[in-house]
Amino acid sequence: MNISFPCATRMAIVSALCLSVFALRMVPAAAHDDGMAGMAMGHAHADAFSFGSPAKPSDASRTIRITMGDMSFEPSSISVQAGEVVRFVITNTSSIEHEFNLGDAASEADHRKEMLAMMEHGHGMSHDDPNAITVKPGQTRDLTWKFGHHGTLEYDCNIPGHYEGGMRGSIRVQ
Ligand SMILES: [Cu+2]
Repeated sequence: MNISFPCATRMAIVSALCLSVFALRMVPAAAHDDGMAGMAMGHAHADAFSFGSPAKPSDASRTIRITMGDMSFEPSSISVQAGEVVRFVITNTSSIEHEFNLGDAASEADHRKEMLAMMEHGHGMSHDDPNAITVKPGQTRDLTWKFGHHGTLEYDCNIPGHYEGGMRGSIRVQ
């Protein structure tokens, strides 16, 4: 309302200018709304993780190679030291896309619900989060993580049906 009053009292050219200012004001507002809606529908993760934090590959003290099979991770269990920075190098040897998602039992269960909802709404499920990567058939990707002090963590594929089909791994943090 504060910009419509001066517009009405001035010449047409000034009104046009006011309109364009109004349009400029609307664009960021609309983009912002879309962004928020997208976050609500997709992955609205907090920046902090209770089970560690993302790290740079150059800070890793060890590399662990993991192979994704048709419905499996090899190896399916690993041990790490509390506070250790590990670079995971993950190769997908199967013919379908898989996910490597690090977390605790609760975060993994939440993520499976999200993935199911994304599938039901017709969204693609390829995405990268700080604690997760999607690996296409034949692809090798890496993810580096600094572990905290949690006792037991997991690396799961939360594409609907895959965890249930056996795509789960366990991490003992000791
Ligand atoms: Cu999978």
